[in-house]
Amino acid sequence: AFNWRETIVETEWMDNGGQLHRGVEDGPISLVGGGLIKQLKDLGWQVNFDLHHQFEEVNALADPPIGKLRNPRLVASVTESVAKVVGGHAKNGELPVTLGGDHSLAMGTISGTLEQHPDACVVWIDAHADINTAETTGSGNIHGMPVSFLLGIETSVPQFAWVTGKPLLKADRLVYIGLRDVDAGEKRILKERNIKAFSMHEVDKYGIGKVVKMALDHVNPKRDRPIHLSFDVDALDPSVAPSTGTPARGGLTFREGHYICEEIWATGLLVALDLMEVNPSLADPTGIQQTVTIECSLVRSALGETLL
Ligand code: HAR
Ligand code: MN
Ligand code: MN
Ligand code: MN
Repeated sequence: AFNWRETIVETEWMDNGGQLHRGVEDGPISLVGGGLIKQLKDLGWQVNFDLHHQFEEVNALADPPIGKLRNPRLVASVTESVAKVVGGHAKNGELPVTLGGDHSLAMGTISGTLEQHPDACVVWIDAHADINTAETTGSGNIHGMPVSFLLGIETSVPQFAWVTGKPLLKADRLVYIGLRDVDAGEKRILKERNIKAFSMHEVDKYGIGKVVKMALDHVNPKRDRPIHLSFDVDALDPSVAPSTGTPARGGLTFREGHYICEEIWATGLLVALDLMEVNPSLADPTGIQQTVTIECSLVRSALGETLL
């Protein structure tokens, strides 16, 4: 139903505010340098590449911490702008592909998707649950928190009222795959709210084929809801994709990552795609090259490339 041969490739180059490693803002351009645009055109997409959204005005803000939160004004204002950009493209019937940047950006992309597709569900691929609140966060890094804002669990930070004041994502419209580095406070939230999560334990136990089916059966039982796929590259094992800020051992293999993308595409329901946390300044040249290459092929798989 949503098979639009028109992709908008959004790249957000300056949003490194949700975490502390410099360089993650250069992730998008490395993917473009890796040939992503041409590869998508070769797949048959009409690609509308928006260059970098730089949001320069925000860069100049003084931004002391609010409570434990680092760079709160920067992140709040960039993500709000991203929501408008992504929501605008979705409204035009385009399929926005957002290349990060850190995962705090998903507050923007998912809000943008929900604006146009209120019944959308979210498949979140990550080593981390990114569901800390202002209270539970140990690091103060907002890329560990976007889900708690999106679900309306965290409402105490006025700068993020633009997210929490909107129709929110419902807990049963969210499913995780790949988790293995989840904080104690996050585990509590996942249990209390009954949020469906397939950790690497379940991937080992059932295999990726069954896990993806169970995940979709949960968020999309009739296969009629639009799907927003938010893919954090650190879901992959660091031996597969080393160029990222918070690697965690024991992750998805090359094929498991691609399989998820292929299956989501096969539903015909994909309406938005995020690829986050690529940091081309972390890892050696071979590792960087390897990460950029796999990122490009994950996007291709999510946008219709098949093996045969
Ligand atoms: N849970 C930790 C924190 O909140 C680490 C979060 C790391 N997040 C990402 N995104 N890389 O998934 O700080
Ligand atoms: Mn645009
Ligand atoms: Mn993440
Ligand atoms: Mn992560």
